[in-house]
Amino acid sequence: MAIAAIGMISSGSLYARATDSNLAKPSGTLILTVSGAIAHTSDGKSALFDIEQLKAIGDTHIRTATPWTMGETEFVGVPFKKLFDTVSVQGKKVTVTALNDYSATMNVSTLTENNAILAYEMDGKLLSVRDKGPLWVIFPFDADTRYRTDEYWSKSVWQVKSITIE
Ligand SMILES: Nc1nc2c(c(=O)[nH]1)N[C@H]1C(S)=C(S)[C@@H](COP(=O)(O)O)O[C@H]1N2
Ligand SMILES: [Mo]
Repeated sequence: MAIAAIGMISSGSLYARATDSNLAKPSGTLILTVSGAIAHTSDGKSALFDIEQLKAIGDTHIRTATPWTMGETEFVGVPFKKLFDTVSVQGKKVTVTALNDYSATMNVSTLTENNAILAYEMDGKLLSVRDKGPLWVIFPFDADTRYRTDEYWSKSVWQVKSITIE
């Protein structure tokens, strides 16, 4: 019995914390994988999302200019605060990784306290990979000059495919 229990622990999550598989598995195309120090997963290891699941978490609009778009753009996406509540984030650092393996690591609070969103829509259309989709980290750039700096631009990862918490 004791040996079986040890086996279960070592083959389970890398993180020695309680996880449960209470999130539904995506029925559509997988667009986001969240893993690492999270308590809620789809399969005991990662939280997996299709677009409908992301939309169901809740959406927020940010109307702003960016260095990569013309004029003002209306972005719609999931607030990181809600996404991180959904997966029950257990860590302080987050790494956001793109399809081209560009990644940015920052404090969880950088995203949650600055009202950043993981955008899936731009000017009423789902972001395509050629438009920096399927997912793009957007800060409210126009709301404060401190967001219009390389520090925040470098955290504005586009073509996001995965997020890891540690
Ligand atoms: N997927 C992805 N997102 C990214 C990058 C990247 O190379 N790939 N570069 C980041 C950095 S370091 C900055 S400063 C800006 C760069 O935007 P630019 O290439 O238009 O100057 O986007 C950020 N987001
Ligand atoms: Mo950068």
